[in-house]
Amino acid sequence: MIHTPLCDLLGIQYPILQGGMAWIADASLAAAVSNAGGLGIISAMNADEEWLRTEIRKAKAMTDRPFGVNIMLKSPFAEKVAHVVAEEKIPVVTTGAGDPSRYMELWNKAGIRVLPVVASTAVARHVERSGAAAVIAEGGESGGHVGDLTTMVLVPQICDCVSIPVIAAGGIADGRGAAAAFMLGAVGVQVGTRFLSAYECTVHQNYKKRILKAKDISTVITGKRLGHPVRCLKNAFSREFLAKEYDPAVSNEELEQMGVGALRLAAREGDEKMGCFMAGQAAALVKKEQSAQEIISEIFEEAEQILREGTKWVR
Ligand code: TUI
Repeated sequence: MIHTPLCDLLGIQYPILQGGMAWIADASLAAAVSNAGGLGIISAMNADEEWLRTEIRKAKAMTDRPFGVNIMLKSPFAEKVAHVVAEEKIPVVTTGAGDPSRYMELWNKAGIRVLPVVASTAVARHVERSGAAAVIAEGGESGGHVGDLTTMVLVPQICDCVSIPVIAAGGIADGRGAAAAFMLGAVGVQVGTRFLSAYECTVHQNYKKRILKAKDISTVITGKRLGHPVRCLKNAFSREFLAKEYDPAVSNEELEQMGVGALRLAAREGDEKMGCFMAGQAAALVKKEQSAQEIISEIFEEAEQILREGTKWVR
């Protein structure tokens, strides 16, 4: 059994959080992950407060275990959904794509443990001072909006600069990745891409098929020019986006416009040409469809065995 301080902090059996994947991480996936002993997460993405409230209520009907909500801070509804999580007494909030400090007082007063996703030591130190309960150090191997540093170098540096627990994210899809994260000093992992293949994940079947077919060099980063780089699978959309990104005749506005709705097209419509299939580099490690329960048990059985054998080269 692997038990870390994160299990006690969040009231979970396995020290694993499910990534807050926009247009994908709904009540179905969140409840399945929580029922399997991890912390399921509903993504508030760019949706309004009513959508989120409905999804939270659905998840509450599907599980008695704790689950969280991910708030994407660039969302036009961030302020509104920040109040919904407090009203609904959600125990854990993860945040992405920005600095959550302005909501920290509201959430801490509501008894919410705030776990910001950070991609640098400066932001990690800042959110610790603002009242974060733990921090999710996300390397650029992950899918969606990414920072520059890899998980391998980011996690130990963040462990060195904060006193709150550190959760590793980015590139972790199996027991080897989880074991490595513990060796880097993390007390838990956040996994996104691997859960795309969960039976309980309602993403379009074409998205799952693409993940299962992905190989090592199947992802690419788009949007650097716009200041929010996004890792996604290579397809007609990403090729066209990159061609425009490197064309000085194309304005930033036109480029931004091209991205609008592309994730929804991929996740809900399964549009293999014009959809943006956000995925981490670990997509290549995802081999089959499984239940959330199978995914979590497999990751931790493998990690436990690796950690037990971890001293085999030590003389
Ligand atoms: O947020 C994510 N992943 C995401 S958000 C998303 S939706 C979106 N789509 C297009 C553009 C922007 C968002 C899809 N995937 N991961 C967590 C994450 N947070 N990665 C990087 C950061 C981050 C970046 C800067 C966290 C804090 C931060 O602070 C600096 C600042 O400028 O506030």
